[in-house]
Amino acid sequence: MAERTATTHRAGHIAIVGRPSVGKSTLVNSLVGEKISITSKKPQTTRYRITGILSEPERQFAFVDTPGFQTRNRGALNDRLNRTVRDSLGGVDVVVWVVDARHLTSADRAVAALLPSGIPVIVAVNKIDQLKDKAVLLPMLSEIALLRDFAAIVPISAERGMQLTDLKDEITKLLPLSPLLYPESDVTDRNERFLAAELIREKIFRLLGEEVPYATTVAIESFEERGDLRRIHATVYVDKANQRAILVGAAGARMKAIASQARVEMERVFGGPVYLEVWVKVKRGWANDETQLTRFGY
Ligand SMILES: Nc1nc2c(ncn2[C@@H]2O[C@H](COP(=O)(O)OP(=O)(O)OP(=O)(O)O)[C@@H](O)[C@H]2O)c(=O)[nH]1
Ligand SMILES: [Mg+2]
Repeated sequence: MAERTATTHRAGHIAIVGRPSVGKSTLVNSLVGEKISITSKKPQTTRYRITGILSEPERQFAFVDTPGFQTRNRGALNDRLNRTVRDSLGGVDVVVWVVDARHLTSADRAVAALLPSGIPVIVAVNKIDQLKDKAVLLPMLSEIALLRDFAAIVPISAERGMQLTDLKDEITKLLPLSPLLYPESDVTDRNERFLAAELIREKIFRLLGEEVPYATTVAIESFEERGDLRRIHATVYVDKANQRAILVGAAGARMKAIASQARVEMERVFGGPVYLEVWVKVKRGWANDETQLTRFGY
């Protein structure tokens, strides 16, 4: 039989965890070969669990991207993000713990302490392209190895796609024999509606300063497909009126730039024209209101 049987084929879920900004989402996108998870220089860009699927002959990886684990900031939204990380660790076959090759911080150690004992953990030491002196890598690897038993420690660059084959091969050794878990053509478990909201959030994270992105969440009010065309109406919620003013910008220029960049990327990802309309509304205290958080899917 030419069909994939459970006798040779391996498949499983791999949780990608780490402190904020180490490159978890960049890694998932790079492994899958598609932009399915948003990224930015700002910590805590990812707020949802998103699965990225990679199907190769003989193996299928379901990479579970997670929010950066936060130890400093409090608040209802952060509690939910940390809960999402903990929940994502349940039921996976392998954990990939991502750290930054330039430094191991107390926040990294806090994540290490959280890693489950019953599931094999691989360390991906990311951003090696940023190391001016490769000699610093060795002491770093030894320091990591002392923390606990790891199945493997693999230096990588998610952004440059360096040593990702090594990482995949180490993961494969730990995956169970299993037929496909997802259709071979799927790249994510999330739908276009979700991705549309995320792409708007990404542009807000990339185009605005320190405060406003964290006071922002995006809801899709309607998503209609007419032939090739997708008509999308989205609302961006902020916490305060002055944040709304910053987001909209003089004569609406900033919001226009955000919407236009988001639309261009949606058209690329969805493979067809997009009509996008975005409204900005103030919803005071949404990030600390359990009912609102649930409504926004957190
Ligand atoms: N130089 C370099 N930069 C990288 C690499 N991987 C990720 N980055 C950058 O690091 C920043 C953070 O990347 P993300 O993928 O958003 O990080 P994350 O861990 O998902 O962050 P959170 O979702 O906020 O927890 C972005 O500016 C990426 O471009 C890498 O291998 N090399
Ligand atoms: Mg992320």
